[in-house]
Amino acid sequence: MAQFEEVSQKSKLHPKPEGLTLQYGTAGFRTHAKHLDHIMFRMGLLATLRSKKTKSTIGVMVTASHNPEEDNGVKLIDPMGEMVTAAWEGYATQLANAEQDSLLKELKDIIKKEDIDMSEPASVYVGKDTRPSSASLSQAVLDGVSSLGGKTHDYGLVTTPQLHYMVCCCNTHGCYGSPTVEGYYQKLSQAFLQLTQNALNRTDDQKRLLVDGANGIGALKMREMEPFLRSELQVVLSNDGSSGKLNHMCGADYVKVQQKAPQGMNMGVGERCCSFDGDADRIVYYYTDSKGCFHLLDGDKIATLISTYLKELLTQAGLNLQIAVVQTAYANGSSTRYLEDVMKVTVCCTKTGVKHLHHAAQEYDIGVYFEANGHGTVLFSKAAQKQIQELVKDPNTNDERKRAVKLLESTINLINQTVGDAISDMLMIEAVLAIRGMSAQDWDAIYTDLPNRQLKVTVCADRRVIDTTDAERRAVSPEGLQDTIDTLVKKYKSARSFVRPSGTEDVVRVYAEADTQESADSLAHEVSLAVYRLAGGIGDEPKPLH
Ligand code: NG1
Ligand code: ZN
Repeated sequence: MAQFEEVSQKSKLHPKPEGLTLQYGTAGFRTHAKHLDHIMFRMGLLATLRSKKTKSTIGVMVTASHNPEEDNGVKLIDPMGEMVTAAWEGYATQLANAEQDSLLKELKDIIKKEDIDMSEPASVYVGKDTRPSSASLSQAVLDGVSSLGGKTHDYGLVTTPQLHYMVCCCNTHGCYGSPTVEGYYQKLSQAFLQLTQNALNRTDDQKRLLVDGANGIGALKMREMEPFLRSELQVVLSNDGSSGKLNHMCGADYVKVQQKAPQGMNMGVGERCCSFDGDADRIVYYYTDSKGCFHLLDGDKIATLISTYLKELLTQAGLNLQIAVVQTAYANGSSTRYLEDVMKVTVCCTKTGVKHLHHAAQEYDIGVYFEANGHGTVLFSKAAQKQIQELVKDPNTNDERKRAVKLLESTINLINQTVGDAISDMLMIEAVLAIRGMSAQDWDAIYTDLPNRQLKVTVCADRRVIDTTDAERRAVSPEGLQDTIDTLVKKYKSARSFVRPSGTEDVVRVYAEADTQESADSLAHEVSLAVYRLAGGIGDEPKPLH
C-alpha cells in the first residue's frame, strides 16, 4: 500500500539506533535528546493510529518537563485531554523498540489488534517546550503523522497543559473553550477576574506575586497572558529564559527537592513566590519569614487550601456534593490528618503518577488531586457541573447561595480539568487567597508539615525486585523487608516510612517522616540500609545523614 510505502521511506530519515530500548514510563518517553528522533517519528505514527481509532484529535507534546535541558521526551494526549490509556502506552513501547526492518510489521500488528479502519481521517495536534532540541524533534513527530496521511496542527511553543486544553476544546467542539492560545488566556482570565471581584480592598502588595518561570515555556506564556489579567495579578517574573538555563538551579522540582528558593529571585520577607516546572504543569509556592527561614507550600498545602475553599462554598450553596482529596504515599502525614480529622473530607491514596490520581478523582462529584511535588488539579463530574449551572440560573436561589454557586461556576472555568496546570493552579490559588484575605503565612499555618526525608538506593538487579501493595505503602518483596521497616518505624514518634521502585529513574525510593528532622533522617537512613541489604544494593553502603 502507498500509505505504508511513505512510512517506510520516511522512517529511514529517522533511523533507530540499533539495540536501544526505551520504555513509555509514567511521564512518556524521556531521555537524552540525541536518542529520541526515531521515537518522535514513531509517536507521530502512533498518534495517527490513535486518532483513526478514536475518531478524534490526539495530542503529542514534546517536552522533558523538569529534566535537564539536554534531555527531551514525548507524551501522548487522549481525546478528552487526558493521558493516553495503558494499552496504548504498551503499543508506544512496542513501536519505539522495533528495529528498523520490523517497524512496518509492528505497525500493522497494532492496526490489526485494534481493528483500525485506515480509511478514517486522522488529526494530530503537536506542541513543544523551549529546549533547543524540541524544534527538530517536533518536526519528526509531524513527519510521522504526515507519512501516514494524518492532518497536523503545529501549535509550536505551548505549555503541556495548554496542549491538553486544545485537544479537549477540539473534541468537545468548543464546549470547553476555543482551541487557541488566546482562547485559553481569555477563558482563564475571565474566570479569574470574576473570582477576584469578590475580594474587596486588595492592595497592590496583595496583588503582587513573584514567579520563577524555570527559564522555560511557562515564563514565555506568563508574559503573553499578563495583559489579560488587567493588573489584578501583578507578576514579577524571574528565570524568564532570557539568560539562564532551563530548570538549572530553578523551577518547581529544584525548589521542592532542595527545599530552597531558586537562584535569581529577589524575595522580600513574607512575599508570596511560586515556581513552575519546565513545561508548566507543576507549581509550588513558598516564602521566607522574618528570620530568613524558608517555607515551602507544596502540592499537599495546595490541595488543602483548595478543598477547604470548595467545601465552604458547597455548604454556602446548600449543595450536597461529595468532595474528596486524592493523594499518594508521599503526601505529608499532617496534611492527611488535617483533611480527614479537621476538614472531614474523604481522602484516598493512589500509586504515584498523575494518571492514577486523575482516575481516582473521577470517582467523586468533586475530586481534588495533587502530588506532593505540585502536580494536580480539580475534577468536577458532569452531574456536579450541571447542578451548579442550574442553581446559578434558578430565580429562587437567595443571594448568599447565588454568590457561592457563582464562585463555584467561575472556579470550574478557571481550573484546567484536563491535567495539572501551573498557570491555572496559580490563578486558582491567588483567587482563593484573595477571596479569603489570606497571606502566604496564614495559608502555611493551616497545618505544620511533619519533617521528612527522601533517599534513593541503587540495586544491582531490576529495581522491581521491590514489589509493593496498598498504594505502594507496603512492600511484599523481598521477603522480610516490610517486617524490618515496621520494626524500624516503631522506634520513632509519629513515624511512617515506605519504599518503592521509581517509575522514572533506575533507583528505589525511600521515604520517611517523623516528629523531628533528626528522626526522619535517621529512619530514612535505616530503611535505606535495609533496602541495600535485602534487595541487593550496589556501591557503598548508605551513610548516615548526620
Ligand atoms: P517516580 O520516579 O516514579 O518516583 C516521579 C515523581 C512522581 C511523578 C513522576 C513523573 C516523586 C517522589 N516522584 O516519579 O510524583 O511526578 O516522577 O514526573 O516526586
Ligand atoms: Zn512537568
